[in-house]
Amino acid sequence: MARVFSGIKPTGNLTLGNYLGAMRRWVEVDQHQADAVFCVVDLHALTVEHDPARVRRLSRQAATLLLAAGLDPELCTVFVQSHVDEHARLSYVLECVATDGEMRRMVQYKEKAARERERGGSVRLSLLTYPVLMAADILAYGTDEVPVGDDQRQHVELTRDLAVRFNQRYGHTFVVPRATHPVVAARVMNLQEPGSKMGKSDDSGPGIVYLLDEPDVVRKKVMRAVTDSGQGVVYDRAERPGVANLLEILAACTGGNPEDLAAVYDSYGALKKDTADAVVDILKPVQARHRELCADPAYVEGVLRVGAEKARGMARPIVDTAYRAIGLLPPV
Ligand code: AQP
Repeated sequence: MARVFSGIKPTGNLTLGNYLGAMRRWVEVDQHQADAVFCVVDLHALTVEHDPARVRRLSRQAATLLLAAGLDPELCTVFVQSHVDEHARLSYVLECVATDGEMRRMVQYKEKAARERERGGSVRLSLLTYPVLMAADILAYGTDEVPVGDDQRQHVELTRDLAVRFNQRYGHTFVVPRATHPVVAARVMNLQEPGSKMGKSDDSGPGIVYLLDEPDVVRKKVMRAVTDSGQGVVYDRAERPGVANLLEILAACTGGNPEDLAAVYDSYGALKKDTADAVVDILKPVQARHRELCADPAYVEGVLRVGAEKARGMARPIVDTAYRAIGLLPPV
């Protein structure tokens, strides 16, 4: 059975992009067909200006939402990254095979560093080395497949490069993983700025549908989505990105195909109304289960405790092998 690893960063409230681009596939496919490991990657949330209490709250909320979305601890492993020391241990060793040039070429680093500077802040060193920690997250578990949205493609490529380089220099240690992407909704765009990804740490509230938004808030956001000035409902990502985004969201929620759906509508209003309804419907059971789980925090904590133990058991032998291979003396 293939080992699958993926994670979610507690940098903001989880969005429809996180759900359609990643979580839904973890729930519907990966946990059933693979030996799947899912992680709230809280260490990654410290790479930009952060508030400790907020990170703690969002980490708990992300873990609860993963379970609410349908991850089943009987079928897969769910845990919090900082509860398993192997991630940080392996990250340092991988920093010793990565180069600073590689890090500076990462698109997400360039974008986020620019954003930090615009806000007048300084850029944390951990933002630069973030992709190495992500590589450690993946390689520590002997991962075969990493199901992620399109935005993470470059980081998984880097992970592959580091694994191959390490194996060539120090002997075969790591499985070389590959990224897998959803067919529809690999990249859900911001409803107000359809040229940008719907990201949870963006400031543009009205353009982002959060998983815990009330139905009337979801409807308002979708009905106010920016569309294009062209005539008719046409699926064209390059020329008509706003409408294409709505068609992709509707297709992802209803199991349809954006091109076919475009032919069904002759007005933006009808498309928006059906898209809003489809999003409300898909979020309803997740929100209901989230409310139940919030009333039972001991259950969530128990899942995370057992998950961390299982994760340690998987990661420790691989990280120990990497330590020996690179030349570190075993503890006496
Ligand atoms: N808009 C999106 N469309 C499709 N997939 C998406 N993902 C995130 N946004 C979209 C996928 O969700 C998974 C978890 O993402 P993450 O939390 O680790 O970090 P991210 O990709 O950096 O997501 P955000 O929401 O944009 O966070 P911030 O704003 O903090 O950077 C990943 O598989 C991701 O591809």
